[in-house]
Amino acid sequence: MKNLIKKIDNKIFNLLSLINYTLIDLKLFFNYHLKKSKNSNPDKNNDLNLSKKITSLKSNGIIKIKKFYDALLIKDLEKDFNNLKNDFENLSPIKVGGDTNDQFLGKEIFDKGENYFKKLVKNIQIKDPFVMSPNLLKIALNQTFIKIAKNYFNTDEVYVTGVNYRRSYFNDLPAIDTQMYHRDRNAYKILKVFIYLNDVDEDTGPFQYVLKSHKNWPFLSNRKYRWKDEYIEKKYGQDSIFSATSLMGDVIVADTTGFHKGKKLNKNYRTMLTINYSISTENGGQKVKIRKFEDYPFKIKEKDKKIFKFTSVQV
Ligand SMILES: O=C(O)CCC(=O)C(=O)O
Ligand SMILES: [Fe+2]
Repeated sequence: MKNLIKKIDNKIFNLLSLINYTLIDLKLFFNYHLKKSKNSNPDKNNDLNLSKKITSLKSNGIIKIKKFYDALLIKDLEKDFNNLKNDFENLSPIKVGGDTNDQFLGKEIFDKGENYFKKLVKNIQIKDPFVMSPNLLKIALNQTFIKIAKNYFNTDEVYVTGVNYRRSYFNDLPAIDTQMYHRDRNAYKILKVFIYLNDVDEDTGPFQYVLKSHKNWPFLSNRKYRWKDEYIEKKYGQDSIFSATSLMGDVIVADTTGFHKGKKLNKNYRTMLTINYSISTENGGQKVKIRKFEDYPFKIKEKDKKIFKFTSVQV
């Protein structure tokens, strides 16, 4: 049924998608502004360097903060990721192949090892990262990230609304899903913090962002969700594409309601932690899971707990 509608839609210049996505945008827009009108403004940020970064984030839609973390801390995270990924049970269902039919990797193939299955899948993802890897919650609570989010959204009420912990592989599969340009539409505005767990150059799949596209959504871009490189490059110009290559310890922050994708890898793999901040739930309330606060191996301040308002506790 879904495929049939898609076929008809393609025949009529994606008019159905245009209407659908425009309605979604409108709904998100009204929800967002309704919510914002009730919120209080954040404390003025008085760190000059950070202020500059936030101004640049507002203007371009993306910033890179160099040497934010010690490389040793990142290496520890990677060790943790490597341990978790060895157990099939710790992973979300792994989509097989380059096309869109929903087939998932079975345990028998997974058990042949990463060197084998990495040719068959785009990426693997750790299930419920804040539950599996408690230290990630501390990262989500980083006061600089929260300050950036509060100032970006110009409200005191920001929440953690998503988390993703995944490894993307180099292989011969075509670029699909997040490897094609798109704007996230889970909320009207989303700020994502990207932390690579390995150095990422042009060949190891940098996150790519179309500068200023968070403020400039061509009406007709609602005709589709995923766009080919040629269309975006022509529309915005080659110079507008920012490739977020980075060294271990750097952090990237982006408003992913602008056009972006993960570049297809030409070698190795890329491991990345993503934490989302927004002012209301994403996806109409699909919740991020966390442990009970007292089950984390560090103290969480009372004032910080409310940032997890839209999460649910794993039982
Ligand atoms: O893998 C990437 O770099 C892209 C990720 C992405 O599209 C997202 O997190 O919204
Ligand atoms: Fe995305």
